[in-house]
Amino acid sequence: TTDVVCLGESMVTFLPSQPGRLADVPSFGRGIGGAESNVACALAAAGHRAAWVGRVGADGFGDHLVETIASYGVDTSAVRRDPVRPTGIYFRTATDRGTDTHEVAYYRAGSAASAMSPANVPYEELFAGRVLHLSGITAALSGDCLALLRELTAARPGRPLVSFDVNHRPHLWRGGDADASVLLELARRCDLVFVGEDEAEEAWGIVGAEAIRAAVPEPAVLVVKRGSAGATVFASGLRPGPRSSIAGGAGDAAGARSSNTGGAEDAEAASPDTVTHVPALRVDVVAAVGAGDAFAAGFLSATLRGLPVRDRARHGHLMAAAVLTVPGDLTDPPARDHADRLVALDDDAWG
Ligand code: KDG
Repeated sequence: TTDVVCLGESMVTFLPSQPGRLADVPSFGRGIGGAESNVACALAAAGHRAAWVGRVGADGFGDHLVETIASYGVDTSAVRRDPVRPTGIYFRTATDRGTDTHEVAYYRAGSAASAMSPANVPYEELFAGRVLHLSGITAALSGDCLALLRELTAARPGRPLVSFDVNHRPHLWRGGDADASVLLELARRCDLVFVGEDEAEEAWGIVGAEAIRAAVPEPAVLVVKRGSAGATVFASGLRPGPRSSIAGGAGDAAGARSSNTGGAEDAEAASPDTVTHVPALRVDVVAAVGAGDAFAAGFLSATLRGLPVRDRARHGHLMAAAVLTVPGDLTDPPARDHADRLVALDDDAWG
């Protein structure tokens, strides 16, 4: 069986040949982007069975995306091709110091992926893994895409563990019918949630990890990412809410549930959170894009392996550190035994 199925829009990405304003960049190098396929690629590179489900155009960029994502070892067999709408693309610029991205220009309105809807996705494949990984980017693409996320996060018997990265992209919410408050509603329907402290403030006006947990109490595991300060992980046993209708087996991947109750059916009451602060590695950042996806992949990988909460976050930080130090969204993660040795270093090494 598949470990993780990731659904979302992937795009061909154009990285600038030199720093400067978008208006001045003379040429771009081609790469690929897409938060959820980044997670799938990193998971596959880390030795897991990962699938990516998306929709691309019947065009050369669609071919390139599918071929490149498949080259990481990701199963792309359920990707759909739209006969009319194009594959989305986007351009990035870099600051003079090359340390951050300062402009993103998306060409994705009306893209093939924005036409994903509850009526045209392959449910059997989406629900075939131990984990279904989604992100808030999809919610911003179109009304149909938002309806799809609502459908996929609805409580249903036998639902795989649903992982959700809030991924607030302010550009994408301009001028739409919905606003970023729907990301809060979606997060509350999932089992494992990743959110940046900065994006919770920006999208919801909620400040601080404890306040975020109070607003998103249902997921068994909530990871609040605090940039270079690290991550705070809230993990509980069963809590009331949609999750309690999820069948037991998927809980193994969440870890928190199975260790407390032995299965989702066993307990009705919420158990208290354990709260774990896990410092990040300090690195010289080349480009932050993709780091959140790498963190999610590392955390999911360690979750699938049943590792303790601290080590899940450390694996997330390690994968993020690798991506932070390259210009693109993706890089080869450290080999598993190497990563395990780094994660096992004592607290001094981890700041
Ligand atoms: O997380 C990285 C993504 O932001 C990037 O690959 C592009 O998917 C993307 C988006 O919508 O911003």
